[in-house]
Amino acid sequence: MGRNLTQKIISEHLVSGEMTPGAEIALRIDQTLTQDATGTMAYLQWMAMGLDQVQTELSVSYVDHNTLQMGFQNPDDHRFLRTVAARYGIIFSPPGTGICHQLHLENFAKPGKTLIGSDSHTPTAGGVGSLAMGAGGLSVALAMAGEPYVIPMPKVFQIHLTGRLQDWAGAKDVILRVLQLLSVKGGVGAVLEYSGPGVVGLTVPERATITNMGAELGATSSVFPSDDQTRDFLERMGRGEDFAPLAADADATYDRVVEIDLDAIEPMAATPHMPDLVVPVRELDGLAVDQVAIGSCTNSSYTDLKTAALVLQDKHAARTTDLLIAPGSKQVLKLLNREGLLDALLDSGARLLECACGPCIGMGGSPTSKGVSLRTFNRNFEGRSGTQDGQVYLVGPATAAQAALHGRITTPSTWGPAPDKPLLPRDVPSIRHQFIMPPDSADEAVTVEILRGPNIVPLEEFSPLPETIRAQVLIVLGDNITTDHILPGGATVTALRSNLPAISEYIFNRVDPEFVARAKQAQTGIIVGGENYGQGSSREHAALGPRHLGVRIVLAKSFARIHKANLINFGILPLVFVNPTDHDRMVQGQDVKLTGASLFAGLETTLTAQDGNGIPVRHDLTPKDLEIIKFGGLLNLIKALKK
Ligand code: MIC
Ligand code: SF4
Repeated sequence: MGRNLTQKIISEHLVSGEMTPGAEIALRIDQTLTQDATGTMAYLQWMAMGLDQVQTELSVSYVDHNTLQMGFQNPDDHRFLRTVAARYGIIFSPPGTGICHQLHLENFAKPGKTLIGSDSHTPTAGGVGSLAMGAGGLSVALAMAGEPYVIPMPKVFQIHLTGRLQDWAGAKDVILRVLQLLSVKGGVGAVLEYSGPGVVGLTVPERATITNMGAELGATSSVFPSDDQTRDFLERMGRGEDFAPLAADADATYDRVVEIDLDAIEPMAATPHMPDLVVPVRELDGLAVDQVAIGSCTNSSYTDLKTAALVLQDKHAARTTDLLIAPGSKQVLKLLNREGLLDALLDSGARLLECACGPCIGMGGSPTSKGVSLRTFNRNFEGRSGTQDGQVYLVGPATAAQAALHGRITTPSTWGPAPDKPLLPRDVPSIRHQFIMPPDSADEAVTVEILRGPNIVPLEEFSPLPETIRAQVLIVLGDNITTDHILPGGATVTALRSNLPAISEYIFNRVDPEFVARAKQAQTGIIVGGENYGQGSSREHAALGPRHLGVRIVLAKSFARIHKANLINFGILPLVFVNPTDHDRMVQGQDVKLTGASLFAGLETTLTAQDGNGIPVRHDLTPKDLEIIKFGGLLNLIKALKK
């Protein structure tokens, strides 16, 4: 029987396990990436394991999230990351070079390779046919140590593309359509594999926009075949030798098939406050727009920015609309400059931001109170922009630029003829000399001194699982709680990523400012969630913070993949309701009890509520996961095994 592309890459990298959906598999990892906001914790964990040089083919440490350097915290973190990289054999990308996923695509991603990154949008590299997955920092640290990455074998959904994008429709509109069809939890447990005759017409930057936002569906990864478009892209990037053809067999089978006719795609927008609340742009005709932000790892490529520049050329943005542009990399910026497009953008009134995540993670660029902000980004969770009542819409660069021009959303049929699809020029300038390469020899590397600042707090030792957990229900939440709800982004909070006690003070702070005080009072707590708990970011702090505050159990209707793995890694039990309606029986302040023994006896057990009534709960933890929980976290287990 023929194999799909995902199965081919997985079987090439399979260390152990059965390739049956849901079964645990261990994969050899070729490449890793980290970014500053998750990287400090990942490398602290790496160092706690007492390891020496990285064992991967390639590991890169990017600084792109918090580049504001307000106070000593961030510059100290960046210096720590630079010295760690040199010490352990990791390539370092200094602040301002660009966004990790854009840079990785341009410089390092290769067809057929496995990549894990401590950032949920790592699947961007699926645009060149890598099997790329987001993971917690500890999982990335283990992969750097040469350990396989353990995940449930994903299902594979075929997203079958026919036709060709028409007029103003772009790649962002395709993925917004997929989100509209499948929802923010529609990809959980699956790889979205793109195929069909529509694939050939999509360039690598377009493909990368699509694979990037597979994260918003909760997918394990998203992947395109490696074909002539891939060869062309890699050649333009000056690395034609990295090309390898890759495709599914003609008789490959899939767990689900989703048909998308590219001819029928029109400009789309995700409306506040979820990426799957998608409508055609024409339905928003007339909506006044206070801010337009173009950039983020989804739409910050040269071709995206050229699309915007062609709309704005020789015109000026509406004076009531603040227009911000953050190129995805210095390469993009240099190209815009060389092709005369930077002038078009600057003359239109656009504000040029650093090549970094910027407003996407609330590092400046917050909208006005109740302000409507159109962003080419991937997430519009409530409050993520830094303005709690900001109304964020997710759109493609053409829609964003048109709105900037008019100060409001207009119907695409009034935009006139669309320009030819922008393509990457032939002789793209390399920025590879901007990366700091680690010393060639390990002898030299060991002499590198690792520099820490006072904000880099040593890791906390967590206690093992008690025989009986007596815990208080600290909060009862609804569906689709994101890691941004659990731990907000933004400059103030993100500056504390290497300081667990300090950052824990912000857990659930935008949802319930009393949460932290309540958790401290209770000492041992349980969080109750709905469906898809922990969707969004891979930030470990959304598990570490609650653990620091005494949370031992999260009981939900279902979990997002990366967050669930993070909970386990830090010794928090992810349990699900046997009867989802029992969620309504949970009350804040209620005490519950669970015995460890009952947990280890089987998959189903009972949580005893204060009134003596039982709440049947379930877990799908492997024996290894249970072992981690028992030891109070993966680092404890690793240390115990070393003894
Ligand atoms: C995000 O987009 O939410 C982030 C910031 O890139 C996160 C990582 C983080 O919180 O550091 C992600 O997507 O994993
Ligand atoms: Fe950065 Fe935003 Fe991409 Fe996250 S989603 S990596 S914050 S640009």
